[in-house]
Order: sequence, then C-alpha cells, then structure tokens
Amino acid sequence: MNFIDEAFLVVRAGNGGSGASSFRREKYIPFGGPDGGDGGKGGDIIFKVNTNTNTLIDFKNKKVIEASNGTRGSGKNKTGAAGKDLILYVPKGTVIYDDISGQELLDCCDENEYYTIAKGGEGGLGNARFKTSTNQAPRKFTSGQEGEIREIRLELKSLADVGLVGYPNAGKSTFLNTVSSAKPKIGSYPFTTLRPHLGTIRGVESSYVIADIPGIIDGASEGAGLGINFLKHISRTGILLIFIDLSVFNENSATSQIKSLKNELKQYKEDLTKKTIWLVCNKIDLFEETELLRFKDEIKNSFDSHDLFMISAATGEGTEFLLKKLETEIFRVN
Ligand SMILES: Nc1nc2c(ncn2[C@@H]2O[C@H](COP(=O)(O)OP(=O)(O)OP(=O)(O)O)[C@@H](O)[C@H]2O)c(=O)[nH]1
Ligand SMILES: [Mg+2]
Repeated sequence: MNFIDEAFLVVRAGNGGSGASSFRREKYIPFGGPDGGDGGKGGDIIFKVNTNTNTLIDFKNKKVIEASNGTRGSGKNKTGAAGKDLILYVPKGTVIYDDISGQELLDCCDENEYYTIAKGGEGGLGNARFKTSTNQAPRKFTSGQEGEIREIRLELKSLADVGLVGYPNAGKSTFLNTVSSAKPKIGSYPFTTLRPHLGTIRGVESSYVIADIPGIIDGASEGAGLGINFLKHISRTGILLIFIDLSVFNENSATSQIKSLKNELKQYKEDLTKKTIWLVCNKIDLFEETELLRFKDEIKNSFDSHDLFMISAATGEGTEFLLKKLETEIFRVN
C-alpha cells in the first residue's frame, strides 16, 4: 500500500561556514591588510506543497534529512558559498509537529508558500571584519553557526469541507463516484476503500471538497477493522455525513448503528461530534415508499436534532438536493 499519512524525521539545516583569516599578499605591497572573507550560510530545510501527491510515502524510509553546509570564507574578501536550501515536497494539508514537545509547528496548506522548518546557520566572520584603527592586522575570525536540528512528525490531515462516515458497504464511495469526478473503488465487500479519496463538487456558486474514508466498525477505536486513524482526514471538515445502509436496516439496529458510529467519532476526538452531523440513508432504490417512511420515522424518533436525507447513491436520486443543502451550509459556516 503506497498510502502513508504519518512520518517521523530528523531534519538538520546546514552549518554556516567559518570566516577566514587571511592577509593581502601582493607584489610591492609588503604589509597588506586583512582580507579574510565571511563563511557562507548553511542551507535551510523547507517544506512546500505539491498538489499532485496525496501521500507521505516519500518519507517512509528516510530518517535524517540534511541540508548542505556553507563553505569557509577565503582570502581576497571572498565569502564562502552558501549551502543549498533543501526543499521537501508534501501533500496539501500536511501538519508538522515537534515530535518531542508535540507542539504544532507548521500547517502546509498553501501551495504558494515556502515553509521553513530548520534554518541554516549564519556564516562566521572573516578577519577583515575585525580591522579597527588600533588593530590593523587582526587574526581573529569566527566560526559559522550550527544549523537548526529538529525531530519532527508529519501528519497528513486532508483538507475537505465534508467528510463521509459510515460502516463498510454503506455506499460512501458510490456516492463520491456519482457526485464528483473522483473514482474511488466500489465493492460489495467491506473495506473496499483503503485510503482517503477527495472529490471536488462544482456547486452553483462555489466548489467544495468531499472526503471519502475507509468504513468504520464497532470497536474501531480499539483497532478493529482498519481502525479510526483515518478520521484525521475528516477532522478539518465542517460537516460530517453519517451514511446509513438501508439494505441492512432493521428496527433494532438503525439507532444503535448511528450511536456506535458517533461513539467511535468521539473516541477519536470529542470535537468530531460537535461538528454539523447529517444522517444520510442510502440505497432507497431497494424499498417501497411506505417502508422508507417507516425507516425515516424511526430515525427521526431518536435523532431529531440531525438533518436526515434519503438518497440512492447508485441511481443519484436525492443526491442533487443533498448537494444543494451542503453548498448552502458550507457558505453559511464560512
Ligand atoms: N442498490 C444500491 N446499492 C448500492 C447503493 N450505493 C452503493 N451500493 C452498493 O453497495 C456496495 C458497497 O458500496 P461502496 O460504495 O463500495 O461502499 P463504501 O461505504 O464505500 O464501503 P467501504 O469502502 O468498504 O467502507 C456496492 O456493491 C455498491 O454497488 C445504492 O444506492 N443502491
Ligand atoms: Mg468505500
């Protein structure tokens, strides 16, 4: 599997080069003054967003990443060469934490930005800098500063407006296929989706992004199924859609399904349950109107505070109405 959404690294920026101690030696100038140049600056380590990638796989086997050092200054007031900055490309939405303190350092969301994580050391000063009226021939120079070193953790938290949550087979990926140009795999077996997929919806006035993630089962927070770590990809969304599979609906399990899913969300992060959560009953094409009304009533009885939608991801019925509501809600939230 080439999808990785967490990586650990040590980044070390380049050291500054040392200043030089040197004196002019030219024909016919017996006592040339000091001409030792400064050392070059060490290279920075910089993160940049690459919108063509959606995985941190490139960092999987990397442990230490180093930028090059600045070189030593030299005579004739020559400054040493600066170390080359090292640019590391990450997917949009990669958050970088200090792995020791846990503090968030950078959130790489803007593809036009350069995010410097470790600064290269400044170059040392050459002896030419130390010439004064009382000391015309200083030998003093300084060494370059050390580059910054950081132990960091990279975490990809996808950027999306809407997240799809549900048991496996509920039809989350079918929905994303129907309403966007994203093409996550669809299958009649659980855990067809193994990594998040993002789909852009071109609304009437704006575009927004829906994230489809692997299905969640009871006990996912304790590691059952594919676990709940994928929930990080919907942690930034404003709205969550809980998908309910009507084909496995029975009167006792409908409410418990929703309760379990909400509980797994809570286990991951309390904040997730504070988002706007809408309930989406999928696969209405399999039922008569009277049955659908019965399902609706039952869910409304227990979860009246959540908006409820009835759709068929396969035929597209009800999806246009849902998308319209989503667009309005996203505009309202922003
Ligand atoms: N009849 C009917 N079948 C549907 C509908 N939506 C999805 N399905 C079927 O349900 C099965 C599961 O669909 P997926 O979209 O893969 O489900 P998922 O929620 O993404 O599942 P995971 O990726 O495993 O979490 C597939 O066989 C789909 O063809 C629907 O509206 N009506
Ligand atoms: Mg799926």
